[in-house]
Amino acid sequence: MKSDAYYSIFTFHVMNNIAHFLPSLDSVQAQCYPEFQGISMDTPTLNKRFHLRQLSSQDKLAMLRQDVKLGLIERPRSLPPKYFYDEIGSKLFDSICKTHDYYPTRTELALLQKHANEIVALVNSNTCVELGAGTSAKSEVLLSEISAHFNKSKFNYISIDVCEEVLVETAARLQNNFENLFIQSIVGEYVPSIQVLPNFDDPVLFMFIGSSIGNFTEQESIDLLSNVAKKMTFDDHFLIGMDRVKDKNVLEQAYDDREGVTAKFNLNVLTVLNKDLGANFNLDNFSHEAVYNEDEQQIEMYLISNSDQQVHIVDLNETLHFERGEKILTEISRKYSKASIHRLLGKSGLVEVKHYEPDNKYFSIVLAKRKKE
Ligand code: AVI
Repeated sequence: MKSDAYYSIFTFHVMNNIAHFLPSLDSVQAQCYPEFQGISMDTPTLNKRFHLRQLSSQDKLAMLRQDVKLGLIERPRSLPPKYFYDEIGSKLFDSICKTHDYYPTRTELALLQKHANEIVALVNSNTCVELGAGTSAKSEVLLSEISAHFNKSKFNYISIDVCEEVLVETAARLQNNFENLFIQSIVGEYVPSIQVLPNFDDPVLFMFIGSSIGNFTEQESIDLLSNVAKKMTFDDHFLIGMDRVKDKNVLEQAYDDREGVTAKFNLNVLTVLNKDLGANFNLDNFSHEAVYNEDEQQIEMYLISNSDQQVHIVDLNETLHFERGEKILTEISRKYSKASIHRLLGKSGLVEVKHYEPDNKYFSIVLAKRKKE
């Protein structure tokens, strides 16, 4: 059952102009706990307008151990891409987004800037839930438009990400920029985080921009989008950024940029294993590779062993034997056509209501609603 506390935080009746009667976040936080079962009790209210919840680090470490056992010990070797995003990895990802060769960020940003006004008017939501919020650089365009749309009255932003440091830093920046913004951040995996969200009474804008949907397998992405769809009412919207199929050279250059930032980002995942599991990967003994698999319509990023070598992982009491040229798959980044976008939405219980794309058709921003049976 939905608690009154949450109702108070997230419900905002513009027409009745009752926003100034809302209790502050810290005055209601204790009552919010029952809504967040599965999320640890480590839920500091950092100030009146920012509240943070996190999965316990114990769970994260157990998950890493299990993923490394499943992915690295078995062949073909692979690692889930979520482990890229420690503090250094998140900063490196930020730098990737600024490189000349990585076109998705600037393309999506330009699309958002061009259409934010129309999107915000169409969805008419004063609550945004963002999956994979990161530094919120792109969503800030929409937040700014929402702030203006609701005449600078209070509005809510629920940011979900695996990297706590980035969420906290970003919240400080956003609060500075929008004095009417209330932020709830959840440090965690997407599906468990979606499941602990309360039911909102007013229309919500769910967002999964940045083309991160492409980093999931087809089945994983259907599961993820379906989970959001189930949480949505028929008045809610879901904004999804998706990278498009295009020339192989453009794609491979984007994932092997000439400044070498993507290579550093890929290799950094080995530092994460060294740090968190006591492994002894030598980063000089591995190389970055990015290839476009045309059959699967996906970029595949690998770390390739430069020599025959052994790596010991203290925490797992395992020694890995790598042959020269042996690969670890560290990420897929799927690319979509309009047809595959519609198929994915359909299988996830969603239906497209608007499709934004640039003239070169490099990227799509799709606005979807929950499909009526
Ligand atoms: C986060 N994600 C959408 C990026 C992508 O394009 O698939 C991750 C990335 N990996 C290398 N460059 C960027």
